[in-house]
Amino acid sequence: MLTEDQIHQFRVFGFVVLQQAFNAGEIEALGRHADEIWTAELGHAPNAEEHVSIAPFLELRPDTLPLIEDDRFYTPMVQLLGRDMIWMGSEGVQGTMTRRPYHHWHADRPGPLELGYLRIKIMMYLDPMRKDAGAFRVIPGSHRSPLHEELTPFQQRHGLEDPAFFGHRGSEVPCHAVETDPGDAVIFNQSLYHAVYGKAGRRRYIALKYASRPTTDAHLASIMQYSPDALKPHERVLESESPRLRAMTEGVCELRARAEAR
Ligand SMILES: O=C(O)CCC(=O)C(=O)O
Repeated sequence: MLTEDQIHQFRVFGFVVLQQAFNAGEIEALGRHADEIWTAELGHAPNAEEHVSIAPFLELRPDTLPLIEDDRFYTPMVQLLGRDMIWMGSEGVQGTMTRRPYHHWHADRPGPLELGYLRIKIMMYLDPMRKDAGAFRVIPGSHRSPLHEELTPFQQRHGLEDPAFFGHRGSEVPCHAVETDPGDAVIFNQSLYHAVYGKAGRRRYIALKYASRPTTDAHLASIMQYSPDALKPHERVLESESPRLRAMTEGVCELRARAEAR
């Protein structure tokens, strides 16, 4: 459960860290299951330098599914998104999504229209992350106007090979590096600007995504633009008997039909 201070920090800075929410045994089991999924995908066990990215991820196995509704995530998500929130899917990544040692500055949900619709991603890094060795960097408060809009040039450049951000290398942009150890989890607003620099050696993470229930056509349009598959929940979640999973996917197929009919 988040404290009032943590909720306040999330609202103001756009992120909050759950420190040592999971114990070593839980992380070891999760890492083992994740390695099995990546191994099946690649046809061999991934070596430390290999990049592999799979979504959906936790949905693929009955023994990883319960993490989606684990109290340690579910309760904070209800506090931040409301009891009628929806599940948006999971990812399992070794390396980075860009397949590079960096992932330049960007927001997952950029632009002023996105700021009124809260979507959250939780990052669980399974290896220790330090500032210059692959940690998740954020620009605190960049999920809010006017800072968010003022960083639009970052969004426009983040796909380039070696972009300058206000004349700085990406790794030199003023920021907060969220250094984590296995067992920690980073909860962030997907409109927050974030980046990664200096991936070194093995780097594994599992990401879980949740959103406020869409109530307007603009919300639906946003989901369809950035994550259309989120309105097609995996059958293992849809068919689950768990009341929490059922609630998180209830009405989602109808929302998709409405979005497609627009
Ligand atoms: O690799 C990471 O830690 C961050 C990934 C990222 O930037 C994203 O999921 O949008």
